[in-house]
Amino acid sequence: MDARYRLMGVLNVTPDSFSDGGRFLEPAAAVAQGLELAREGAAIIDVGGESTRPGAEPVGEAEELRRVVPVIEGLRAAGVDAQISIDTSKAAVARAAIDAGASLVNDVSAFRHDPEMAALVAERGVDCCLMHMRGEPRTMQVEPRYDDVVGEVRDFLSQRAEFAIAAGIEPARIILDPGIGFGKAVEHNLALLGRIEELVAIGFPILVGTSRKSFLGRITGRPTDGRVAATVATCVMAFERGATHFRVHDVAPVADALAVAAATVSGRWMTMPMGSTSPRT
Ligand code: PMM
Repeated sequence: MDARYRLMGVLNVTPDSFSDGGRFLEPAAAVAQGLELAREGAAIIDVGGESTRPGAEPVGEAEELRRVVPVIEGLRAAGVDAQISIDTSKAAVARAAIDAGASLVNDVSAFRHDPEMAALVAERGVDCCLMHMRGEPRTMQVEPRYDDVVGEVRDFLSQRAEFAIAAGIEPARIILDPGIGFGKAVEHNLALLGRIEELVAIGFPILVGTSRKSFLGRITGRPTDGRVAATVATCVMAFERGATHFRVHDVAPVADALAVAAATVSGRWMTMPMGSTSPRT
């Protein structure tokens, strides 16, 4: 894996996520999938127990804990060669996940949902990803409007980073994310992807989560499992504009694409022995 970018493999332990819901509800199946994502090149495995797809209903804390903790414990017990991230907005879930071995809190509410979250991340010294979202998942896709989407997202992310630092989180532990698909129409997602360098200028690593999302379906006419090539295109373009973290379901094709993109941009590459990567690539 190239040090110029990090892939975050998506591991949703939910019955209703938009593209992989219900596939990894059994802890053993989820752990096997997490190990496979790491083998394919994910530097981070993002374990989530609450779907944030448009229209999704919130999940109770006890249920979210029941879904994610055994999977994180299982990944650790199996010696997974990746950082474990917990995709949650609840401090109690993040706390249990950190106790089980997670060291990154991926909070799609950017610490706005739970007043204890920022202090927890500061106190435990873990990494965090702070994402822009307009509204909440249940209602966010109802006619999203912006005057200047890139400027508004940039200002929001700068403010959330300042909030995190004021709460005692080290700047080096902060990743920012424009929240592709979270309260955004197709043109908003495209503007954010096309002008990522304006978010990079805030001064933190930028994560993008375009994987299989509906705007790619709107452009290509393909269902969720037919959006791999479209996902790859967004990751390559975002990388070229300075994004460093990519949250994806299909790790192997994105890993190949970014290896070639990074080699092309820099003129430097690592020669891989033929046949040394996963057969699925
Ligand atoms: N997207 C989803 C869930 N969590 N977290 C971050 N940081 N960024 C995202 O874009 C993001 C996320 C929704 O996708 P999924 O249902 O496939 O997990």
